[in-house]
Amino acid sequence: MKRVLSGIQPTGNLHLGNYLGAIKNFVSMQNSYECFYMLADLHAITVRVEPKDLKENILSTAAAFLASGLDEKKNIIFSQSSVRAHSELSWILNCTARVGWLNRMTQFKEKAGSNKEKASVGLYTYPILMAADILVYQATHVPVGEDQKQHLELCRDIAIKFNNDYGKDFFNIPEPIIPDISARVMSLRDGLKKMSKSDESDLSRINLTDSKEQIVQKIKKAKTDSEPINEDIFNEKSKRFEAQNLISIYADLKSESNKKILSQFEGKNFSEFKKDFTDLLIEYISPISDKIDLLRKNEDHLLKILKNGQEKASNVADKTMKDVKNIIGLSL
Ligand code: AQP
Repeated sequence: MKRVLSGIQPTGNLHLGNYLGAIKNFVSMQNSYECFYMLADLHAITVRVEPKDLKENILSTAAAFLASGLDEKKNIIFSQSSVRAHSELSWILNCTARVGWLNRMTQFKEKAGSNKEKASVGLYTYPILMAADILVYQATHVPVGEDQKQHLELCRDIAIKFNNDYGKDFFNIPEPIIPDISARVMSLRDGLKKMSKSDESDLSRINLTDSKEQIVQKIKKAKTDSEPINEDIFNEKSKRFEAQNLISIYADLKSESNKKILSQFEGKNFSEFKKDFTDLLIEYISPISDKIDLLRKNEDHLLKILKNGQEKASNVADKTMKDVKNIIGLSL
């Protein structure tokens, strides 16, 4: 059986990077895999968050999942904190993972920055909770953006060590599924920085809730260069990072190759490209944004979907925990 687990932190408005890097893949898998999609609210509290904001973000992220095309009847959609087995398995895997492995995680270094001593322990052990999220469902596949690749490798290492330590072929070793084009969508203001919910500048990202006017403004202000569009953009030495980003996003939205889009706009300048790009984004984002708005107004409906997801996810996760406890001698 092919089983998928993935999730998104409810840390604010989802953006085009989350959509192209993760959600679009989630949607395409719902017909051929058994899918578990979680709102990773335990991951969200690794940094300080206001309780009222967290609750709102959980509901709006659930609305964004559905508005982007995830069908609640085909997928198990739930909040991570509502299934206790995630935290329980996480502790056990804390005892399997090695400190040296965690010390190599680049995302912790990026997120903690120069203030490592003051970062939460949760931010440091985040990849172990992520391993528990995946392994508690014995997921075979995990669709993620490029930034999560290292964490997934750690998850595989933890599963292999657990199996070796206890001499059992118990945990499945999951495979990542990383999109070809939009594995890493970059900021609209800086082509070397990942598009991110936590970037201080809202101009750096297209949110799934942005209005047409906001999209127009953000693309108008998106950083580009004064050179015309040509094949050189993807040349390693060109350093035209912002140009690469916009062309790649366009190509992904059109389901075309970068090469095809480059030949379509060959010789034109970015002001011309931006007009088409804005129209394409509006065509894509506006229906999602309208649906989020509508779904968010029906809180009872969202809560019912999450409750149903919790029950189904718990059934599977509790069974894994029972087996894990048996294997390690914790069941009396
Ligand atoms: N810029 C991106 N390009 C491609 N994929 C991306 N993802 C995130 N940003 C990009 C993918 O979205 C999924 C969910 O990510 P997340 O929200 O759980 O955590 P994150 O990667 O830390 O995302 P953000 O937006 O940067 O959140 P904040 O600012 O709160 O930390 C993952 O599959 C991720 O790869």
